Order: sequence, then structure tokens, then C-alpha cells
Amino acid sequence: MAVALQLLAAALLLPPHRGTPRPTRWPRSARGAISMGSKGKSSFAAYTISGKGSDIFPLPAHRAAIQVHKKHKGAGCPPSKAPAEHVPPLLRGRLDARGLRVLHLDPPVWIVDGFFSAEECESYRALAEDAQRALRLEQSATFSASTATARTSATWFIRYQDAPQLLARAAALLGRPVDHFEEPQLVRYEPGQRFTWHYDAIPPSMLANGGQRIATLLVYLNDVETGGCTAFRDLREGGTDGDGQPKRLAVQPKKGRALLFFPSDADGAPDERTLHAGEPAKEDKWIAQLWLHEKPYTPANLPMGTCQREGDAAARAFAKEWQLEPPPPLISE
Ligand SMILES: O=C(O)CCC(=O)C(=O)O
Repeated sequence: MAVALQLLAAALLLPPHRGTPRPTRWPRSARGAISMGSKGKSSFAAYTISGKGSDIFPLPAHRAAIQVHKKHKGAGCPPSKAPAEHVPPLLRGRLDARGLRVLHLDPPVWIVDGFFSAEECESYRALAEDAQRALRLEQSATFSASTATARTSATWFIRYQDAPQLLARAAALLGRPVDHFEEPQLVRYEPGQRFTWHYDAIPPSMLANGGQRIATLLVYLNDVETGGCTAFRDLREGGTDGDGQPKRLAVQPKKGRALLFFPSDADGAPDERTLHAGEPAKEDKWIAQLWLHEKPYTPANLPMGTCQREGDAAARAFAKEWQLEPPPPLISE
């Protein structure tokens, strides 16, 4: 009886669903609500969402998931508590990473505390000082004109062979070869800088190189006490904010913490629920960043001499030293 009442209460606490509850995984047909902007398919405009129930996705529709979510509120739950169907395919069978926690079930948002050691954070950050191994871009890699102007941080492209810690740990966590990752990046926000709401999914015109981005992995390289969170506009973390409104899911940068989410389904259909932003930082904020593609990705020659094969060798040596699972073999060889 108590359980039945709890379930009823959970159902009543859900915000009004206009229409049927969302399935855990959207059928492609339901994605007709996503518009790619007025310029047609060949050029990218930010996705806009139209249609019912698209403004807020506070909790997953699945009942077991709701209970897990509510029980753990904003603190995140251990992977073992996540109902199997809410574990992203990429992570199934790879849940033994220490520090892994589930912040949001559907769409999945995971963090891994201690993903980088303090030394790994420092060595990655130091690449910004090395003009041969890191190239600072005038304009950050983003795909819609409307967001390009809204990113005020600085981005460096890092040579694959100089990011063994990032590539080895990402390959071990996600079980994908080094040639499925885009150029490793380093981002610095100075006080007041930010990146407004945007999607990480890439435009159709760019899918020829590696297909869609299926995972975003970023690692915070320093602690940020106030501001600078990575916030998800349409996701809620449980509890209410100062105004009594459901609290938006926002991840506070913590040195060595990784944030993992999935800009598209495993089959490459963009998931517009992952709209997110880098909130204005009150102090310096540094992140390492990596995107995983569906298929092998061909990098630009940035910085000059970047090489996936050498990156793979460096990641393998790192994995051996740290007793990580080695990256799967390169596909593009
Ligand atoms: O800085 C952040 O917290 C988020 C960065 C981000 O969203 C991006 O680079 O796509």
C-alpha cells in the first residue's frame, strides 16, 4: 500500500504531460518536431523545438527511473541503481570506473569524479603554453552562427599525440578507438566568459566526416567555486531553487571531474534535450574536451603534425602504465 501511494505521489508530482509520456528512446518519427532552421539541410542553424511538452523534461517517464531519480535528487545515484534501459549503450558493461555517478537518467548525464589526477589536469592545462603542441583558435569550433558569437572563451586544438591521458581514459571509459575522437581540445574561460545555449550535434553537411557526435566528454581542470557550471536548459536535478522552481541540472566544475552526455542516440539521431551552456565563470575555468563520433573521424592538420596513429600509441603506453584497458584497435589503419 505504501509503495502504491509512493508511486501515485511520484506520478502526481510530475509536471503535466501534454499527450502521452515520452518513451525512453524516441522513435525517429517523433523527431519530426526538430527543425533545422530556415536555410535547409545544407547549412546548420540551431535546432529549435516545437510541439507538445518540449519545454521541460524534468524526470524520465519510466516509473522505476523516476523513483531512482527522486530518491537520489541532485546528488546523483551510483550506476548500479540506474535501470538497465537508462544506461547508454556505450557504457553498458563498462560501469566499474571509480567515481562514476548518474546525474540524469533520460537523457543520460553522467559524471566521473577523479577522472583526471591533479597532475593530469596540470599537464593538460600547461599545453596552452606550448605553441607547437597546441594551436589557439581565433574562433571556437561551433556550428551555428547564432552560437558562434555567444562563445567568448578561448579554445586550443591539441595534437593527438600530446593528449595521452585524455585519449586513454576516454577510450577505456567508452570502449572506442582513438580514431573515432575529434581533435582533443582545451578551453579557457576568463571571468565573465561563457558559452550560451547550444547543441553539440553537428549539422547534416558535416556528417560525412565520422558521422554524428555520439558522446561529449569534458574534464574540468580546476575547481570553480561560483559560476561556470555546465547547465542543461531542459533537465532538472530534483529539488527546487530559491524561487521555488524545479532546479535546473547544472554541474559544478571540480578539478579532475569528467562530465559525459550524449548529443545524439547511438544511431546518430540528435537528442535536442541535451541543449546546454557554459555559464559565466566568476573565476578562470579550464576544461579538456573530446567528442566521440559514430565512425572514424579524419582530423584537420591542426596543430600541424597532429597524428591519430601516434596518439593511439601514446594512449596505449599510458593505458599500460596506469593499468587501463587499452584502446580498441584503430579502424582507419
Ligand atoms: O564550458 C562548459 O561547461 C561547457 C562547454 C560546452 O558546452 C561546449 O564546449 O560544447
